[in-house]
Parts: sequence; C-alpha cells; structure tokens
Amino acid sequence: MTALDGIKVLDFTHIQSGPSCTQLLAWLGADVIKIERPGTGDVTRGQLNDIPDADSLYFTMLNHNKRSIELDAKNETGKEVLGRLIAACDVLVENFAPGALDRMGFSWERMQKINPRLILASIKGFGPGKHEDCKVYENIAQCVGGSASTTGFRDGPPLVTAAQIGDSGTGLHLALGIVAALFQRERTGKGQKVSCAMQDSVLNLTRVKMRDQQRLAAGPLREYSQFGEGISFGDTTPRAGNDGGGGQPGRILKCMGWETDPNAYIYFVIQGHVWEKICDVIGRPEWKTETGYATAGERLDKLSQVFSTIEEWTMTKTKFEVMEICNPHDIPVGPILSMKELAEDEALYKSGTMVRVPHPARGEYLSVGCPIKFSDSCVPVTRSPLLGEHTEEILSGLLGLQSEEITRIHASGATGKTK
Ligand code: CAO
Repeated sequence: MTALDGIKVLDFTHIQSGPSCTQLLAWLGADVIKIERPGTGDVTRGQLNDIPDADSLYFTMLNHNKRSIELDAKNETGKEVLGRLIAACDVLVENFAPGALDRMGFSWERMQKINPRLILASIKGFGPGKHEDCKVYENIAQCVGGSASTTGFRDGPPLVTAAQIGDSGTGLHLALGIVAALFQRERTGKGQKVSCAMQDSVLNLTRVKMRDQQRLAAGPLREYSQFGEGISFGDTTPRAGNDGGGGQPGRILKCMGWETDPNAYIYFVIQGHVWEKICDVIGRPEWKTETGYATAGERLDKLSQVFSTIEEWTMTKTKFEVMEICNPHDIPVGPILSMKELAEDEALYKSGTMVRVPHPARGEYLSVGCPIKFSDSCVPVTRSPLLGEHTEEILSGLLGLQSEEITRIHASGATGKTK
C-alpha cells in the first residue's frame, strides 16, 4: 500500500516544473499518466542528449514511475479521448503557457462538467496581474521572485542559484496543493482548481530576504558582513555572499587543497553557544573571555576578522577532517560536496535518495530518488516511460475500450499510430 494508491493523475506537463510535481505524486504511489504529443513527446526527451536515440537524462530524471500515452489533443478524436481520460481520473496537472488548455477546448468549466470530482492543478509563471500571460522559465522565476537580487556578492551582479527553486520548487508547492485538495475532496466530494505561480513560489522560498527588507527600517543588518566592513546599507536587501542567513553567522571557508580543488571548502557556523569550543578548536582560547569577542553581539562588527582566523585553521585540514573535528563538539559545519562526491556516496543509495535505474535504451543511469521517506509505504523508483509505451494499455485498461474503438482512434491519427 502506498500513500496515494488508487489516485489517477493525468500528467499534462512538460519540461521541469510540472513533471517534478507529478513525479512526486508518482513516488507517493499515484498512477501518473503522461499525455504526450505523438512522435515527439515532452520536449526534454530530446534536449541535452548524451546517448544517441535514447531519452535524455533531463527527461528520465524527472519522469520516473509514470506511464506514457501519445495523444494529439488538437485532433478531434484525440479530444474525445482526453475527455474520457478526464472523466476517469482524479487530477489533471498542467504547466502550459496561459490559455493553452482553453485553446484545446478544455476550460475549467468544461472539465468540471465532465468530472466534478476533478482537481485541476496548474503552474504558471505569474499569478493574476499584468504579467499573467508571460511565459516563464526557471531563471526568470528566480529573478522575478527576489532570489537573484539577493544572491551573489555585493560587488558583483545578481546571481541565479543551481537549486531549481523556480521549477522544482513550484512543483513541490503544487504537489502539496494537490494532496490538500484530494484531502478536502474526501469531505466535500468536490474537486477544485489549484494554481501555483513560479514567482510566488520563489518568493515564498526567499521569504527570509523579505524579512530583512523590513528589518532595514530599524537600522543596518548587523549580521551581514557589510556591517562589519563599515559599508552603509541602501533601501533594499543587499546581496550577502555566503553570509549566514539567520541569527547564527556563517561563511564558506577554504580547506586544505583549495588551490587546486574547486570544492575544498567548508561552511562554518559560529553558533553562539558553542563559541568557547570553537575558540579551543582553532587555538584561540583567549577569545572566550576577551572583550569584543566573548559574546555574539560584540563579534558582529568583526566577523570578517573572526572568519579569517578560523580559515587559517581550516586551511590546515581537509574539509572532511574539519567536519570530524567539529562534529563531536556540536560545531555546525558542512563540507562543500561536489556532484561527483554525492554520486559516489553509498549511504545515499542505501537510503534510496540516490538510485541506480535500469533503462532499455540508456542502460543503467543514476538518479535522485524520493527525498520523502515513509515508515509504512515504500515506493521503488522505476524508469521513465518510453514515448507512448502505455498507449494501448491505457486505452484498453483505464478507459475499457474495445479493440475496434482503439483501431478507430489510431486511424484518426490521434495517437500517432496508424493501426
Ligand atoms: N497535443 C497537441 N498539442 C499539444 C500537446 C498535445 N499532446 N501538448 C502540448 N500541446 C500544445 C499546446 O496546446 C500548446 O499549443 P498552443 O500554443 O497552440 O495553445 C503548445 O503545445 C505548448 O505551448 P507552450 O506555450 O506551453 O510551450 P512553449 O514551449 O512555447 O513554452 C513554457 C514553454 C515553459 C515557457 C510555457 O509552457 C510556460 O510558460 N509554462 C508555464 C510556466 C512553466 O511551467 N514554466 C516552467 C517550464 S520549465 O519547467
């Protein structure tokens, strides 16, 4: 038994934001049916390909545990099949440009008539307002959601972050909305429309910087290194490099080997209540009592000097040695792990966070598994579907169509098959 056992999801999504949402639902046990344009499918099947004639890792890593049906939703017979699928399913998830579903002839009003229990879940770039019709990709979302203006160093340009907070971050929000709507439907018997805008999701994930925006009215942000450097603040939250974002100052510090290894660094947090242990570990016991260093408040205007001193110590050790020394003292540190190091970490495979997935065209590939763990429902990660792999079984199994009817559908061109 899995958490979403028995829930049928029509996955009308493409690229990353929508597929990341439906992949989560599939991991939680829903039957996720990906509707794809005949012949081509999700555009990512053919993007950034590393192996000729095999689905790309972009596609395979975002579409695990799903089934695929080829269906032309602009073909009249295809629309008829889509209507039947809507009637048979619990959720339809989509992330097309605004208005695409309406242009296909499937407005929310029409879908409700077909299936009043349906949950329609949509991702768009912006919520209602003057930008509601705009197309949006990951980095645009990071820029318009406040992340880029607050990421990077003060003397450099705004930066996007590698974590896909615009796409997968929005997918994650939408998945929660869908599960909540399913829960509400248990009591009301009615479906509803759930929407997430990428701008809103990024802003939600960047809310601590909106916190700081308001704190500026009360004076400089004393935990930002620019405070200690005597640089005045403007009227908006500045970029703060690798400064710790919360009440505990932190920085990325060099470790042994940094000259040649781009990831020989560690994040080091000077949590207030382990300050004395930090002083002992780095060989500066006098700072435990010295005026200007003894309390967290006193240290705020000299964080750069404090971290430089800690770095003199971390540079004598590898990042893993620093971690081994600091952990027993409860000093919070985190080595900068490269993708290679993560891909080789057997503990992550043991927990199912990393998985090795067999694929008929690719051979075995690595993927990131479900990060949510349940004590009572385990979902093995299965490979992404080939394009149209399940067309027949969905038409006959889920829709219960007879072979003559399936032949008629194929003959119409709706499935990209001729027989
Ligand atoms: N059968 C027939 N037509 C299909 C189809 C199918 N199975 N699947 C998709 N289509 C059609 C749609 O109907 C639409 O056609 P129209 O433009 O004629 O209405 C078209 O394919 C898809 O259009 P699109 O505008 O969504 O695609 P795009 O590549 O031009 O834009 C994107 C991509 C991402 C910018 C846009 O979809 C978007 O803004 N989505 C919302 C925000 C979002 O999710 N962004 C993140 C994307 S990355 O994760």
